[in-house]
Amino acid sequence: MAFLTLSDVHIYSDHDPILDRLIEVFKWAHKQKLNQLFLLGDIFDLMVGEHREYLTNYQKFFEELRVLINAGTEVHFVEGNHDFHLRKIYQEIGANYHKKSYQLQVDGKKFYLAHGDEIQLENFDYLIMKKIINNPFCERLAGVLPYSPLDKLGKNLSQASRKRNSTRYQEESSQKVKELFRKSVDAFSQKERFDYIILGHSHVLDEYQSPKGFTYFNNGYVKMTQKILLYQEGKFKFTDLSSFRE
Ligand SMILES: [Mn+2]
Repeated sequence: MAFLTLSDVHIYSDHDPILDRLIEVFKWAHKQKLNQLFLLGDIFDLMVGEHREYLTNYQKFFEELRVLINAGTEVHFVEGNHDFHLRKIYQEIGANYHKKSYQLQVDGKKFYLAHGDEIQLENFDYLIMKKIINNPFCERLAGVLPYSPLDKLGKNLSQASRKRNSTRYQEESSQKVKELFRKSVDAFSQKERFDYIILGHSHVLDEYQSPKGFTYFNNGYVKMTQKILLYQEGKFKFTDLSSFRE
């Protein structure tokens, strides 16, 4: 059993250099006949609503995923807070789509995979906002809003968020975020027992053996860490992006 988890890639346009790195990962997965690939949200910096333009603007991304799926790799997409209401788009290429999380049982272990925004503690206002965004009316609205202003808004927002990301979550603050997420997964684990909890969202890469008896991984921020999480032969390893090149 082998799988990869990816989140928080924050692809901001079809010219984003990270897009080519990702395609290399998909090709590697294809060659390796990887069992499963988990896309745990915020793969794109802004992708909201079922606009077919996304399929053409990011054709290489979706086509490579489709090839991978057709070759037998199971692909699961879990919504992030930057890319959501995309069920039709992912289902069209044959991927599985999940709004909140995915649970997996392999090698005698139980895995919980999600974006992480819903597990994060001290996030009350955000969760209220998310409830509003997720109501069926907003979902329909996102689908009927014209594409081009949405795309423009996305580009502006992502520019601002890139500026933030270059200073955010560094040193002191990243330590605080790390601790908050560890506390959050400890609290979450009280509800249901898992062997592994895998999240993104924090942008702080982490591996944590909880005293509560599970292991937590956070994917971190790929553009900064240049690492993605690979599970192979019963073990997890943060693996350099460069090692997925053919
Ligand atoms: Mn996020």
